[in-house]
Amino acid sequence: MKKITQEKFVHEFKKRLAEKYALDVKDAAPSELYQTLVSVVKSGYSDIWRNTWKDYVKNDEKQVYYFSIEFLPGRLLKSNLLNMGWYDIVEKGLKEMGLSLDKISEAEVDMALGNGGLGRLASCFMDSLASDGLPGNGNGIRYKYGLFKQKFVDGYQIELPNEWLTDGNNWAVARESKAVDVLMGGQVHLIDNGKYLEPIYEGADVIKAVPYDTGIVGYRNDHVNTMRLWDAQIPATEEVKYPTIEDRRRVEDLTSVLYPDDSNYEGRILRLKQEYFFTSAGIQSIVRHYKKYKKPLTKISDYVAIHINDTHPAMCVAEFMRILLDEKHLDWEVAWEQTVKTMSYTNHTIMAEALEKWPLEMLEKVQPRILQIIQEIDRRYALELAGKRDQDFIDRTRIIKDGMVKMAHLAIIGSHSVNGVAKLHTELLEDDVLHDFYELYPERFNNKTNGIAVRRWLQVANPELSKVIDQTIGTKWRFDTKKLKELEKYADDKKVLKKIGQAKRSNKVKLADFIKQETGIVVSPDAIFDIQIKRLHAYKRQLLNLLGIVKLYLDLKDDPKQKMIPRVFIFGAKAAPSYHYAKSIIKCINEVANLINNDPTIKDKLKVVFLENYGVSLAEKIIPAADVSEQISTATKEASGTSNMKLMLNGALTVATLDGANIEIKDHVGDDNIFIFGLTKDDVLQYEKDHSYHSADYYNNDPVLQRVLNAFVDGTIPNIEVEGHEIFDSLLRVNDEFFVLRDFEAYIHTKEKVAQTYADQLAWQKKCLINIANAGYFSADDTVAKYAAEIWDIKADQPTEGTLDDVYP
Ligand code: NTF
Repeated sequence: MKKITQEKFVHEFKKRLAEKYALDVKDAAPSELYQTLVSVVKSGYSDIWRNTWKDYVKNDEKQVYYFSIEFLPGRLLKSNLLNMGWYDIVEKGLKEMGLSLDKISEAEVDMALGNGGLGRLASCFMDSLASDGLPGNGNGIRYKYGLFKQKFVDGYQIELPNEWLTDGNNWAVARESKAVDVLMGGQVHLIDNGKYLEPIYEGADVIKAVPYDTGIVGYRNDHVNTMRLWDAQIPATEEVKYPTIEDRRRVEDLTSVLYPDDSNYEGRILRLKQEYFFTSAGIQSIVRHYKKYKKPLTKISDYVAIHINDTHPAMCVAEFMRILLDEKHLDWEVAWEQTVKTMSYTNHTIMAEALEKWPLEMLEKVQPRILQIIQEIDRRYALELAGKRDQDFIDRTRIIKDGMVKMAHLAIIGSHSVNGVAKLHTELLEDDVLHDFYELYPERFNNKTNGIAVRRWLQVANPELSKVIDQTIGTKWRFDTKKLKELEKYADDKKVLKKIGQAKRSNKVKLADFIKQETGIVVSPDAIFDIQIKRLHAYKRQLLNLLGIVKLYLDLKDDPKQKMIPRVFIFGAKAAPSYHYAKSIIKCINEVANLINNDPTIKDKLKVVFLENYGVSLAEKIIPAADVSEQISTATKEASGTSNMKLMLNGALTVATLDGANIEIKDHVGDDNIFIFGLTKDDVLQYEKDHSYHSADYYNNDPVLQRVLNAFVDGTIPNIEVEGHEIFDSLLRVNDEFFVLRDFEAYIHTKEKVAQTYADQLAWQKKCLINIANAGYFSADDTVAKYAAEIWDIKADQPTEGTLDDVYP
C-alpha cells in the first residue's frame, strides 16, 4: 500500500479538491468531500490492484471466481481505509481540516445489490478472500437500481426505487476493453462441418456486457482483488436494430433492477435472462483470461475454480460446456470432466419455494443452445444411471422433469462439491432435501458454516468495544480473530466487565439519538435493547416476537405500577414487495408500536421501534447497541443466519431456537451464555410427518395466548382490521405453518429469564464477554480459508504476521 503521513494526506486531499471542484475545504459539500476522499484512497491502492492480478498469471496461481446474483458490500470508504492501514491517519488529517470522517462516510450511498443473507455473505467472502491473500474474484450484476428503499406510510411498507448510481459510483472502474458479447434468444441449428458440430445462430440478440471492476482491498497485506459486476449495453454494431428509446431500454433494462424476492419463486423471464447474462459474461471472460496462462484447456480446472452461489448462476455448468464444446471444440467427455472439476455449489436454503425451477420453453427463449446442452447433460446422466439405479431414483434426480429444469440438480450434477452453510443445514441436505444425491455422490457433500467480516462488524462498526478489547488483550485479534478467546481470562475481572458495559452504553446512547432523529421516538439507553434485524419472512417469526411484546403490554395495562426493567424492541426488516403476508406483519408491528409508544400509562417501560430501510449501513448502527439478539426461526428453516454472529460479536446475548448456526453459537459459548427455547429439529420434522399439530389446541388451552391473539381482532390494536384477521386466521385456521403458537409459552418464559439475568449487570456483562470471546470462530476469514483448502484448492500469499501497535498504541 502506498505509504502516507498525515501531512501528505492533508496536502493531497486539498490538492484534489481544488483540482476537481475548484473549492476550498470549508466551501465543499459532504458529497464533494466524499468523492475527493475516494479518489485519494483509490490512488493509494491502484498500483497494488494492478500487480495483484498480474502476479496471479505470472505465478501460475489458481484463481476462484465467486458467481453471485447478489452482493451487499455496504459502504466501502471506512472498510477500505481500515484495510489499507490508513484509517487513523485519515481521520486525524480530516480533523485537522475541521472535517469528520464519520460525516463524510455518511455521504456514501450504500451499495445494496442484494436482498439479504446470501448477498451479504458474498460480500463478507470478498473481503476475506482479499484479506486472506487468496486469489479470488467476484462476478455479478451491476443493477442500476439496488434493493428498493423502504418507507412506511400509515404503517404500510412502501417501496421506492433505489437509484444508487445517481452520483456515479466512484469505487468501480468501467473496463470497455474487457467487454464481451452475450447472445440471447433466436434459434440455433447444429451443422456437421466435417470436424465438429457447429452451432448456427439465427435471430439472436447480441448484448454487450461491460464489466465494472471494484478493487477489494485485503487487510494490511498489500493484496487487492476484484469484484466484477456486469452492465448490459447495446453493441455499436447492433445500434440500428434498436431505433427507438423503448427498443434500447428493452436491452438496457436487463441489468436495471435487482429481483426483489429472495425466497418466493416467480416465473419472471427477466430474472432468467439476468442469470444467463452474468453467467455467460463471466465465463467468457474467465476463459479469455485463461489464455494468458498459456496452458491447454484440458488443464483449466488446475487454474480456475468457479463457485455457484445458490442456484442463480447454475447455468455456469452449461455455459462452460458450451464454450469448451462449441468454441474450443473439446470432446464432450473431456469438457465434462473439466467442468465438474471446476464447478462447486453452495445451497443457502431448504425453503421449497426458493429452489429454482424453470420451464423448458422459457429457457429456450433465453438461450436455445444452453437448453440443448442441459438436455444433453440430463440425457447422459439418466443413461449412466440406467440399470444401476431404479427408475424412480433417476426420475427424482434428473435435471429435467415435467417440462421443468431443476437448477439445483444441474448445479449438483455439474459440480465436484456441494455444501450447506451450517452443520444442521448440511445435515438436512444430506438426510432429507438432497438425500438422493448424497447417496449418489457422498464425496461431494460438505459443510462450511457461514462467517462474518469481523473487521466491518467490530473494528469499523464498534470502535468503542474494539478499544476495550485492545486495552485488555492487545491488538493481535485484529489479525486473528481467534485471539479474542483470550478475553475469557478476564471473565471475572470487574474492571474489564465494567468497561464492556460502558462501551455498550455509549453505543446505546448513539442509537437512541439516531432513533429520535429518525422517528421522533424517545428511548432510554437504560432499557434492554432487544433487536430483531433480518428479512421479513414467516419462518423467521417476527410474529412470535410481536406476540411477546403484546403480552408485555397487556400485563402492563393490568398493572401499570408493575416493576420491570424497561424494554426497547427494535426491528429492521424489508418484506419482498409481492409477499403479502410479510407486509401485513410489518403493518401490525407498526400499529402495535404506535399503540404502545403513545400510551401514557406505559411511559418509558416499553417502546417499539421499527426502523425504515434496513440494510448494511443501518445494521452497523444497530448491532453495536444490541443487548438481546432475536434468532427465533422455526427449527430447520434458517439455513444458518449471520446476524446472529454479528450480534454475538458485539456482545449481545442470543435468544435462540436450535436452528441454523445458533446451534454452533451455543456449542461455543455454552448453555449458560445463550437463551435456548422451543421446538427442535426432530420435533418439527415429526410434526411435519404426522400432522399431529393443531394450533387451535394451544389457543384454546392457554388463556394468555388467547388474550394476546384476540388483541389482533377485537380492536385492542387499532387500524389492523384486515391485517389482524389475516394473521389471526393464519395462526388458527391455516394451522400455523411455523409453529408460532406452539413455541409461544417457551418463548415468553425464556424472555422472562432474560430480564431477570439483565438485572444483575455484572453477571450479564460476563456473559457478553464470553460471547465476544467466542465469536472469533465465526470469522469469514476462516470460513473462506476452508473453502480455499477443501473446495477450490487455491493458495494464499504468505500471511502477514502483523502487529498493529503503530496504529493502535
Ligand atoms: C440465506 N438464504 C439463509 O436464509 C440464511 O440462513 C443464510 O445465513 C444466508 O443465506 C447465507 O448463507 C438466502 O438468502 C436465499 F436466497 F437462499 F434464500
